[in-house]
Amino acid sequence: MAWGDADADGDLDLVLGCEGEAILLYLGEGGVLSNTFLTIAGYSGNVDNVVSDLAWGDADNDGDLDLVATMAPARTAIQA
Ligand SMILES: [Ca+2]
Ligand SMILES: [Ca+2]
Repeated sequence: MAWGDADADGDLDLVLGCEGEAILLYLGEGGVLSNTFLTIAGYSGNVDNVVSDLAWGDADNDGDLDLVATMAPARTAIQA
């Protein structure tokens, strides 16, 4: 689980990773998380993958937050 402003609208958004599930992004609006969610592109849930950690950062230095996910068995995915 990691908080960050994924859509740069000034509201914190929440990203969740669960065992065997997609990585889910809940968008915040005025302090309330949306009831709907977006699935992070390029990653689909797989029962063989367990998300061990998620972190926001600007990996490509373009000013937008990027998401880094580490999974077990060892694998790392970056959503820019
Ligand atoms: Ca936001
Ligand atoms: Ca970036």
